[in-house]
Amino acid sequence: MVSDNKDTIVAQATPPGRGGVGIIRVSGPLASKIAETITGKKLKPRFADYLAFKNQNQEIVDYGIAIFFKSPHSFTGEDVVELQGHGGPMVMDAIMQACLFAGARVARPGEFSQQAFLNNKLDLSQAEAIADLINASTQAAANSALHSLQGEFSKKINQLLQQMIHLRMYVESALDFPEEEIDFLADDQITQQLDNIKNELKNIFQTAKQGRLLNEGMTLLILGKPNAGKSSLLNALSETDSAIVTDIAGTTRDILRESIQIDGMPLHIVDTAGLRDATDAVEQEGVRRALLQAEKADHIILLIDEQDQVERTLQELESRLPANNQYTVVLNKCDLVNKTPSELQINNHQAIRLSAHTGQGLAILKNHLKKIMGFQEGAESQFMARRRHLDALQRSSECVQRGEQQLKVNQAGELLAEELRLAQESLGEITGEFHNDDLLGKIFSEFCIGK
Ligand SMILES: Nc1nc2c(ncn2[C@@H]2O[C@H](COP(=O)(O)OP(=O)(O)OP(=O)(O)O)[C@@H](O)[C@H]2O)c(=O)[nH]1
Ligand SMILES: [Mg+2]
Repeated sequence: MVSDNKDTIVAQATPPGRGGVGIIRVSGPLASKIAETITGKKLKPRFADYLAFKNQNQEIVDYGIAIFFKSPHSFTGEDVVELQGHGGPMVMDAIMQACLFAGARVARPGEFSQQAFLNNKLDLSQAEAIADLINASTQAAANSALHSLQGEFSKKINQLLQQMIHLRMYVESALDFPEEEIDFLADDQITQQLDNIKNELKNIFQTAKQGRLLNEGMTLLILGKPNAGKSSLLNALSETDSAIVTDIAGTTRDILRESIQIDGMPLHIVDTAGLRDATDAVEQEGVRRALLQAEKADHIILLIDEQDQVERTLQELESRLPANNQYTVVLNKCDLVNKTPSELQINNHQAIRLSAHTGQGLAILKNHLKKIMGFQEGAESQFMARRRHLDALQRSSECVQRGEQQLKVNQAGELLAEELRLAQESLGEITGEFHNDDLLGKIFSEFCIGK
């Protein structure tokens, strides 16, 4: 796949604002011609020339360095020119204008990376790793993104794809000789290879999960009745006083968010309106929004005031939750009932007793959260991952499992081959081997301009 893009695009590669140096990057068939128009010199590839940059009226707008990267030896795989001028907004704007006048058009967000992908310079997960590296806010996240950029994630995916293709071909070639009675089940080769594929999918999923955790962080939603201490817990965990806390039931109505880190694990905490059958329209809306958040959360804390009837309150809260939500019960205000912070069981569900007010037991909760999120302290993931990757791995894994069932239950080799083909397609979405334009548009539009 080689891009047939005929446009020449231009954007500022350095962040907007003032700096020592600002870089305008041009990519496409006209790049070297545009550089010649602006600098008055035909550039030699990979040579840094110090030159005057002129606009369309032949006025000098800046002095700087111009470098020409000849196709295919450039980031995008096309002809690329970098004009490195002084990093001021007026200077950058003047050089941009000169490029536009000479025939370039303004690049869309992520378009340079998209070109690199279309010209096989990077695969999709590597292109995403660039954005993740730029956006990384912890060292561990940056290291993981770098591993992905170096192709470690893609390598694992490609190895697994090869295994799938191999097994598929093996099954399909056996199907080509229908006159021979084939006993797929008795064939050790097939079961052995299927087991290997399943194990490898599981391993990659685990690593990717840690990668996604470092990259995006998990969302933790706090739900409970009014006055249970939800806002107090948000404040305690985030060590801020961003949420208003009062003893008036129904204080919080809006959704409040704080992002924190627990030993390097990024976590987005969401505080909500207390759940009750409110009569006030504003509060009703708050309750509606709170429950809506449950659909998006990775995990939920059901917060209960220990002075309330705990079991009954828990049942009531559970009945309001959408199905399939993962939750932890937290009993708050242990200081008021004179109990020590601890882990315990309520209605066969894991629970933690603490006090958001005094901070006792918060450490138990934090450890618990690390455990359920699958976070390993100090361990950086081998690669960066996004939810999209986890979804693709999940779908691929489901296909393999269905294929195995077809084999075991129905002895249907052709259905196994078909499921393997689908598994392969899902996996290929990660590196972009299989993609559609919608997916590309969505991924690259989230990049910053000039990348
Ligand atoms: N003693 C004690 N008081 C607490 C504790 N947690 C919260 N409170 C008090 O309980 C009251 C309600 O706390 P909030 O954090 O506002 O409760 P909420 O669940 O956010 O309430 P709504 O926003 O109304 O739904 C406040 O007076 C808090 O000071 C605790 O652990 N111990
Ligand atoms: Mg509140």
